[in-house]
Amino acid sequence: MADLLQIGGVTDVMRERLEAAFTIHKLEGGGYPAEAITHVATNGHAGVPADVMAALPNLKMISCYGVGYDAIDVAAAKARGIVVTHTPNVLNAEVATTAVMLMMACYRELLRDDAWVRSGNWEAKGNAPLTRSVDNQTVGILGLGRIGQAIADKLAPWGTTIVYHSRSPKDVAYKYYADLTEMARDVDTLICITPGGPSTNKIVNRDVMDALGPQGTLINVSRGSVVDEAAMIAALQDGRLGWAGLDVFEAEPHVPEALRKLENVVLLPHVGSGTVETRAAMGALTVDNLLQHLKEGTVLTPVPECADM
Ligand code: A2R
Repeated sequence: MADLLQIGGVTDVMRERLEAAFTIHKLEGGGYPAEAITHVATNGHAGVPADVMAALPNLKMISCYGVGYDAIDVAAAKARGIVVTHTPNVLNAEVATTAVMLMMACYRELLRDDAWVRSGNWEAKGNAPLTRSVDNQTVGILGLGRIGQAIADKLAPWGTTIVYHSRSPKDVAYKYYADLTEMARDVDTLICITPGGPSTNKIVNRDVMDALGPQGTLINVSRGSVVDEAAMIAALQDGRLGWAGLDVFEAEPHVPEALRKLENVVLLPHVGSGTVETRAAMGALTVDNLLQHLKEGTVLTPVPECADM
């Protein structure tokens, strides 16, 4: 049996399948046989700490549960011949649903109106104030990749005009903006769904949020690092930015109190892909990659940087 290091949790189904092929060691608590470890199972949040990777001389493969892998130093892994896999596609529809749900919750003031009923305001004060329609909006997608396209597809029935920004234009009919601030100026809602990491760090900055404006809505289902959180809180407090629907934060699970106090935000605890069905599919692919690598030395879904390995 090969030796696998488990970082973070695995589901019972994953553990059962893994136990048939691997001796499982947990990072937690230490005491694992570093020299024997050939495979790592981790998730997008925990990644693989640099000192852990460095301490595993015979590591051959890292399987990441999640599509985002910014917590793994892929260049360092690749330089050592370690292949890294992730779980693209199986979560596209779910993360897209989360983005659309956040957008709708902001527009239709779902939390405020739910509280209106629970608090007795309806009886005491009468009808709740009107909200904004989600129909016929212009939505800018920051990162029109697999998930971004799924978001565009889910918004189509609402008569949405989709535009997008990424580093290079894609082969799609939507209008492309080479400049993010310019796009923010032209849209009602900006939805962030790029990878995290240095190239997207705080690219949604004060200028972008000011361009989005007092009637604008910011949705983030990518990584907390993509948005300048302090600038966003200030913009929401000042009314320079209208609303924000957020599934991700800079220092999860810490969410600044100033943000938690705002009424023009909807906050989720990073559950973009967090349904029973989608997490099962992600778990299955995470294990499929490990088992195929063990048996055949190949993988199903390498991260793009490892596609040529
Ligand atoms: O920039 P391009 O042309 O490579 O397009 C990609 C875009 N993107 C960026 N856009 C603007 N500035 C950047 N620095 C930048 N880096 C990447 O993000 C592409 O359109 C999109 C990513 O699409 P996919 O690789 O298909 O990723 P997927 O599966 O949609 O997932 C996106 C992210 C994950 O990495 C997680 O962090 C998160 O969703 O859950």
